[in-house]
Amino acid sequence: MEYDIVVVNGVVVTASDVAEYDIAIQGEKIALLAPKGTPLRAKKTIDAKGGYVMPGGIDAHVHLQEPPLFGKGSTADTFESGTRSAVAGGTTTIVAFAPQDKSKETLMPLFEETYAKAKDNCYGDYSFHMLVSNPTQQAISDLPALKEAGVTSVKIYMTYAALQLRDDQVLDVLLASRQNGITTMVHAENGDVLNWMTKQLEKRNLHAPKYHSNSRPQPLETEATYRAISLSSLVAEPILIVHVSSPTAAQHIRDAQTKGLPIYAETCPQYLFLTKADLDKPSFEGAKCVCAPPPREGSEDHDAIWKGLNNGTFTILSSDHCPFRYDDAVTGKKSVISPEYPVGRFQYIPNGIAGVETRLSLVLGEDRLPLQKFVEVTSTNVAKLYGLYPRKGALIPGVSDADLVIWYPKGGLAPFELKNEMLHHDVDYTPFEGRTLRQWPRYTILRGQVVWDRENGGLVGKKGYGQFVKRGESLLALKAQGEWNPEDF
Ligand code: DUC
Ligand code: ZN
Repeated sequence: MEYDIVVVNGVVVTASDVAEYDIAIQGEKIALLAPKGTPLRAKKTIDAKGGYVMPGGIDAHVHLQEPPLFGKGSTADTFESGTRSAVAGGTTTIVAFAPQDKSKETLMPLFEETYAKAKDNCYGDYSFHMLVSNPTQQAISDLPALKEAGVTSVKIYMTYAALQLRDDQVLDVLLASRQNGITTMVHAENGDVLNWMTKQLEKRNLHAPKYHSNSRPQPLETEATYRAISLSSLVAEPILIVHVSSPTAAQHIRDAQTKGLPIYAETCPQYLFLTKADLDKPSFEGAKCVCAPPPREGSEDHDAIWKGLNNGTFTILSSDHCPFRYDDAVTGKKSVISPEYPVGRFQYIPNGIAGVETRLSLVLGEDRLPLQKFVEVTSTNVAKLYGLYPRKGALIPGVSDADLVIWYPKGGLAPFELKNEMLHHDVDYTPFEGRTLRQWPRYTILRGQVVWDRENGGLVGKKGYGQFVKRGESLLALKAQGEWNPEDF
């Protein structure tokens, strides 16, 4: 038998194992796992040279080609540039958002529009979460058709004028999701309190980027997190709290999980690496790190988030890639600067930072997670949570797509400084500029094709190779179902 590709001499890491073995790929699938050195014939041999070989990264929190929703600007990356950046950073599948305009009453046409934007334009595989801002009966009645089409998750917001739902609307969505086997993601910050805080700061003429952080202190996130958990428990809907930044919010999540509630949580590199001080850089530079929730105070907060990743409080680690250009006065961060407001107005700065390409390298290089845990939170759990497993996030012969990221061996790459010019997004900065990196993907393989080869051409994949991936029901969230009786309230 001649395989299409064999990957030899690697240290293979999955969510459960670390071992030296060779991997054979046939067509788009993993074909065989064999002890290292097993004679295997193949058209192409990739020598992993002692590097880690892992299932391709899956990033389930990516904003691409979105209109202004989070302040003034619109996102810089298209499906093309966002997925290009993803594969260069070892992420083979992304799940992006299809945001519903509040004036719209349906969801299905939105799915079709978003699908049309992505189709034939992506370097990596992709799916969508429906972002529900107007949960009308009609919108809710679209859920079964969406599920049939392979979209099995929705996201809701407890803040942002363009998106915020009232608590009764949150319950409408949670109940409908519960009834349809859909997983709900929740952005948990108290929008009403945030608006009040913003007014207080504005009254005192405090407009600079650093006040974005003052307008969204930890209690806003903590309260909304607890409220989201409480509301979801009324209808036993499994929820995933996105981009958790606050240790106190994480503690509520941990407590709920300990009680056996189906509460899942996500965090992001910005809550491991950035701090409030990054928003206080000279001139307007702090705007480069404005995202929501904001980066927290310092290393104690970071340590608590690392701990939550290690102890399982956080199910997944995503990027929340929501890129805005810095030096762009129309759609970027600088759109909020005017002669009247030379330091801008923090409340209108587009909230979000780029990170789809740097997510894996930043976190792996820190060496603060066991290797299996790293794969679990960046790939396998993401696949399980969002209905992609075992096609994605695993290396099961005949079943899993041949999606791999091949790294350098531990200590194999001399530490280097991250620079924006190395990246493949369409953004003029990275909030992680100057960080020391110790790892970068050597190869990324998507469904049996090498799409990133760092030492021979870099990006070698083709636009349009990425495919829409139909998702099933959440494996993690499903275990909670069946324990809810509609007559219970
Ligand atoms: N937070 C961000 O930083 N960007 C996008 C949306 C969000 O909630
Ligand atoms: Zn969010």
